[in-house]
Amino acid sequence: MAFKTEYLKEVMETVIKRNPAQPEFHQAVREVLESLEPVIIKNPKLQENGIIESLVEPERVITFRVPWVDDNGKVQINRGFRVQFNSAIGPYKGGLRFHPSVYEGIIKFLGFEQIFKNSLTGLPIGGGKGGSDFDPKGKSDREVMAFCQSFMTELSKHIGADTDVPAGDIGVGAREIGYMYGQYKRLRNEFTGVLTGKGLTYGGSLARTEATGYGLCYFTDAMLKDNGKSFEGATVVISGSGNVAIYATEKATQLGAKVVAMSDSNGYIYDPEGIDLAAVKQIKEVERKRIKEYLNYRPNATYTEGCSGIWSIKCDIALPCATQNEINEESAKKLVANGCYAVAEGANMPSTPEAIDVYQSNGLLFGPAKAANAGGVATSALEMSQNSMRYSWTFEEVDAKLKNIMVNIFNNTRDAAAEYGMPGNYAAGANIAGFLKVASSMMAYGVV
Ligand code: NDP
Ligand code: 2IT
Repeated sequence: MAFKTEYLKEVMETVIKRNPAQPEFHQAVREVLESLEPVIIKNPKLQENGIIESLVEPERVITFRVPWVDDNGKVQINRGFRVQFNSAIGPYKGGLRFHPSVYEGIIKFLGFEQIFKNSLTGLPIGGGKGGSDFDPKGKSDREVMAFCQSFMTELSKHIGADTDVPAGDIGVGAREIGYMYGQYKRLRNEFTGVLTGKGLTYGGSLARTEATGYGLCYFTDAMLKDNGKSFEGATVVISGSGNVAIYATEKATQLGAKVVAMSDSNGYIYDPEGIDLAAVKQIKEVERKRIKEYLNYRPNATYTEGCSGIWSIKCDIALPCATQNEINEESAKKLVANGCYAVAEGANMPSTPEAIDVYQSNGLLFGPAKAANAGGVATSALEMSQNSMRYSWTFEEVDAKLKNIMVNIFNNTRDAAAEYGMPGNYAAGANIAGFLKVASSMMAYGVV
């Protein structure tokens, strides 16, 4: 889709010129700007006040060296990042990703999307993201600890409970958060809610572990019901087998669906009887092994090398929960050909623009990441509230708040799409609804 206004065309050209060789960041910006076009045409003050130019430029990008010593006594050097993208509606908030593919363009795409997602939650959190090209896979606990301590030694200078509150993402779970929180506490001599996703014994929130996957299903459930469908009796394919995928599988199953496939970056398992989630949790959460091991628990299941084949499995609902651009045009066409009627994104930007075109031109219900996976960060914000109160809610209390937030996100997304003449286009609705609150705050501040 081309821009109609010269203004947005120029903003996009500047983004590409100013951020060369960062295709994921360009992709995320283009997707948002395209759907904001009707809002910008309707509100000329946005252009007069340079709101869009400000929005696409991070407030701060921090890059740093992370030295650590491996188990052979060898010095290793990684690169660390924190992109503090937008603090208009609250302290920067967003996860840390540890994966060898991490570079500035990935962190910027994630940080940019986080602005809108966090706004959609209705809670006071700005957008940020960070991480490193460190690969936790195959490392000993001591190596992971050494890396995390070194990473936090630098990061601690830039974050704070009222400034910037990181959390987990790919490759960063409870173990890594524990090592980083311990180091922060030691360096700063303060016990504050500076990270979320903490362990339950030291300030973590009940239901944060489950929140992204559960929230994805609460959002999807609201979207399905609004369109006369439901999870009950549906066949579901879920990619990934990490935090988001595991708890999406758990909740989809509780809501009456049958999840038949999961994956990791090596391949996918297909279990037509329905995934044995206890086995997946044992393999992934306890043993940190490959999804292939599933065949030891369920010999009748099949394992296939390669990730993209998972989208050729017949399903009613697809929940991509692994990584960016994991569904391309060809995979989207396979989903359509097999009768899939809904896609909701647990991962960030898992569908390419061409895949989204395929969903939309074939009438699939499409729940975009910024809305559908906002339950994780929303519950992180609930963790921040509990830390500030020095009090904890029960699992049931947090889960009820999460559900309420996800239903509100769906309603606001649907209503914004309809208001701007694109009924059913939840991707545009999410971008618009998230944008309006941030833009209004930025306008109130004047030029800052
Ligand atoms: P985990 O590290 O727990 O799991 C990631 C899963 O995705 C693993 O199964 C991993 O396989 C797979 N994966 C990662 N990279 C690739 C790749 N390049 N190709 C194929 N598969 C890959 O991360 P999460 O579950 O936390 O995150 C999954 C997605 O959800 C990410 O896009 C993340 O940004 C998003 N997300 C996470 C939230 C959270 O609260 N954790 C909140 C909102 C969104 P392998 O083990 O082989 O690497
Ligand atoms: O992409 C995301 O929203 C996350 N990884 C969760 C961020 C958070 O601060 O909980």
